[in-house]
Parts: sequence; C-alpha cells; structure tokens
Amino acid sequence: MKIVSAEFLTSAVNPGGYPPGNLPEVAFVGRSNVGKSSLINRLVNRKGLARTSKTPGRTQLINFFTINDKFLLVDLPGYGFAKVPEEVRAKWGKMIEGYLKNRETLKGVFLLLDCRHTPTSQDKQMYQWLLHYGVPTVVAATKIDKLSNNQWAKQQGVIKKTLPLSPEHRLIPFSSETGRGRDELLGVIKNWIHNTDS
Ligand SMILES: Nc1nc2c(ncn2[C@@H]2O[C@H](COP(=O)(O)OP(=O)(O)OP(=O)(O)O)[C@@H](O)[C@H]2O)c(=O)[nH]1
Ligand SMILES: [Mg+2]
Repeated sequence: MKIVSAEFLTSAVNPGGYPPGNLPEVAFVGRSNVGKSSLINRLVNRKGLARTSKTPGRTQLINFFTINDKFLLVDLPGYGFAKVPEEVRAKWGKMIEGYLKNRETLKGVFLLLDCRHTPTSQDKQMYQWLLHYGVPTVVAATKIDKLSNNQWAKQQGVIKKTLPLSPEHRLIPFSSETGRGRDELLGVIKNWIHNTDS
C-alpha cells in the first residue's frame, strides 16, 4: 500500500469528540513510551505527524489521522506510566477502553510491546481484553533495532509465553528507526480496511 497523504484530523477525549465514523479505522495501543506515535510516523513516513517524546505520557488524547483520504489511524495515550497521578491514569484507562469498546468503524488494533521487555500485567490484561471483545488484533514488538537477531530469537519466546500469544496471532518485529516491519504492518492494515482476514 502506498501512502500518498497523511493529515492530523482531530483529538478527542470522549465519543462526543470523535470524528464522524465514515472511514475505516485502525488503532495503536500499548504502554507509555513503547513507540506508538513513532510507529505511526514511520508508517506514513512523516516524522512530526504524531508527537513523540523521550518522556512517557506524551500522548494524552485520542488523536485521529486521515491517511490517503481512505482510512484513519488512531494514536491512543499509553497505559502503565507510574508517574502520572492515579486519577489521571484512571481517566486515560476509561478513554482507551471507551474508544475500543464503542467505535464501530474500528477494524483492528495493533498491540505494541517493547521487544526488550517481558509483557507487564497491563499488557496481558489489554491483550485478554481485546481477545474477549473479539477485536482483530496483531501484536508488534517495537524498537527491534535495539536487539541482535540472537537476542530477539530468545526474547520472542518470552513474549509469546508470557502474554500468552494465541497461535492464530502474529508477532511482528518493528523499528521506527530502520523501518523494519513497516511493509508487514501496512499489509495488515490493508486487509483490515478491506474487511478480509489478516
Ligand atoms: N531505538 C528506537 N527508539 C524508538 C523506537 N520507537 C520509538 N522510540 C523512542 O521511544 C521514545 C518514545 O516514543 P513515542 O513514539 O513517543 O512513544 P509512545 O508510545 O507514543 O508514548 P506515549 O505517547 O507516552 O504513550 C522516543 O524517545 C522514541 O524516539 C524504535 O523503533 N527504535
Ligand atoms: Mg504517543
């Protein structure tokens, strides 16, 4: 799939602020700092489109981007950031869950995990939640440029076992630094927005 245009559409906190649901949508979830916004920028090859930061907790709203005037990519706040006050975290949790549960045009979700880390209880919970609600899901391991092939060979076993990853689900290594995994993710998106299996 060729990306010919990518534009910021709007930000929202709750359903009242979502854009009209007239295009298919794909969303990205994962811990704060896992690389959601960077991944979106790399997918569309536009560095500053989604705001990124070294400090976790950068993305605090649901951000919608229009791609090729055909579909939307949705950047969600991250979960699990300890430095955010409890009530703010609860608000973000509600924001994320409310979006995932109620958005009718949502065609699929990428759950992002840092390739170097063992999935946390919140990662596991998010994965189970997506399975429970039957949301088409693909897991991607971010920052793959930080591991050697050998390290990744070991670490992917840990991730698969800890989550635990369902046999029908893929685990795609991705790097927003090198672009590894980009074509695979675009292929998944293409399938989702055309409503076929992935
Ligand atoms: N080496 C490397 N660094 C990455 C990669 N992806 C993201 N980063 C870095 O990780 C940090 C966090 O990236 P973001 O894209 O802002 O992460 P996020 O998941 O959107 O974070 P929140 O908005 O806080 O939830 C930044 O310093 C990025 O430069 C990657 O593939 N490789
Ligand atoms: Mg972000």
